[in-house]
Amino acid sequence: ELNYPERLNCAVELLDRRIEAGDGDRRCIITPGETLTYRDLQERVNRIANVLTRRLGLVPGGRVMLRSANNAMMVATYFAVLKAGGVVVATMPLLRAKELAYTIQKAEIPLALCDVRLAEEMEKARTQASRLERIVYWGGGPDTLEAMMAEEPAEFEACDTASDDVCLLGFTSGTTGVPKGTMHFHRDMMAICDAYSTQVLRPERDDVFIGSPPLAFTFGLGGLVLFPMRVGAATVLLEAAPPDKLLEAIREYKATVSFTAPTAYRAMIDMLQPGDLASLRKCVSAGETLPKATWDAWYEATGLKLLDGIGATELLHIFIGSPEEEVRPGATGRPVPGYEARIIDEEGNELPPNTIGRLAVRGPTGCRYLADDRQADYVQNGWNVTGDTYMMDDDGYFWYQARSDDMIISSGYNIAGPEVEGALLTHPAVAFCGVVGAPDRERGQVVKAYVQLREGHAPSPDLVKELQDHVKSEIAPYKYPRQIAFVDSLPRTESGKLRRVDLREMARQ
Ligand code: 3SK
Repeated sequence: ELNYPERLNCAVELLDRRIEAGDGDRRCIITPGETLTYRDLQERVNRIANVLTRRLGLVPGGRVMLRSANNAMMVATYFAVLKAGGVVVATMPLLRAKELAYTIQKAEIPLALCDVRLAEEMEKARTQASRLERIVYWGGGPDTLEAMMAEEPAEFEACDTASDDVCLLGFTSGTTGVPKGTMHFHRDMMAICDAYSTQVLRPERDDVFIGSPPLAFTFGLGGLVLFPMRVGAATVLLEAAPPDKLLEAIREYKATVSFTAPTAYRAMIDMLQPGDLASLRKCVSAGETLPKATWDAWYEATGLKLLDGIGATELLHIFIGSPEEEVRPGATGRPVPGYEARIIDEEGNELPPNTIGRLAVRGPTGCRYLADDRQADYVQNGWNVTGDTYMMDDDGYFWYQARSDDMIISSGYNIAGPEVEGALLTHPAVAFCGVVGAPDRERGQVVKAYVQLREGHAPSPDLVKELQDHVKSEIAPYKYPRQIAFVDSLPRTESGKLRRVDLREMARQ
């Protein structure tokens, strides 16, 4: 069990304690433009915290919107808000003014710190969000954050926060409706380090972390900032990390631990040159279901076992996922130590092993929505019901089936879209695919696949037939996609998740 003292500030635990432990001169953040040691980061954090509290009126509990790609200033502003006892509301760089304005109004945010390169949408949002009183930019122009920082001392006394003071409001990506704000405590930030990272990932001080998820997505926050800092390791932050750039950066910075989505691992396989991943020793895949075909192909190409995991913004990070020696290809894994997981029916009753049902989880982190009626749907009898359909085997491994609303019901059969995707992905012509239900008068729904082909393959009726036969030979024939549409690319969220909601909409037309 994880126990934290009643008074706890996670910025102190993750940053100041490192310096007290003698890690001040170790590399903390590496970017293409600058490298910061733990001490450099602390100094920057302290100056920003002084600006926030002495010039911008931040008081404990005050909310601050942060807007930036993954870089050193994003981390410094993040930790400054935490250290000053404020609440971070980090936003995906690609959010548009309307979405920013929604977030500002919903979370009642008076202050935003923003990379000047993202000013355009921020300024538009200002006109739509009456709650927002002030925006301070960094990265150029007059009256910048840097100018204020230069006039502030490099020392700052951390706010004496309680371990269960809220420090982060993470917004869900909105794939299942209007985005929800999820509240997390200082102790939650420590708990994900001490549960998933320490006990499943098991990083070392000399590790160099790297990856693609934005820090506004808690998958990126944990994997690229909190986990490395908890052990005094270094992290490489890239403002944009499509698979080719990520691969290049792994080689250049000799990264040892990667965090990215299954689609990025899949894309990297085709680009690999000998020696590219010589430094890499752990690769975490999450944010989306990991098809077994991708696990196998990655293992064959690299000799590395992908560490699959399922997390949720509501639970802050990964709650099911196994260490290398326990990995079972195709299964997400077993509950992270400290978490319990079970399969339940519609009434909330626990189901026996090998039965498909709804996933329910509980542990040191959990869902607390900001003013949202959907809280009662997510937390039922103390269990977080994540909206995923799973099966648990006799050994306690959890096998993903689908998002609960991604089950396709065709002629009375329940068909999990991701299973059909997994089968399609084993065909050499298929680069990526998404499978949803298309309305059908006779069958209720039919399985429809959207397929992005690999280079060198062209759509044709013969290929449709070949893919259908291929699926029939891989899984129960009734699951084959009766409809196949070829697309140039698949709709994805900024965090890399397939937007099945868009595919379902396309399938309706
Ligand atoms: O699986 C996810 O989508 C996720 C969400 C938040 C944090 C971590 C993860 C893996």
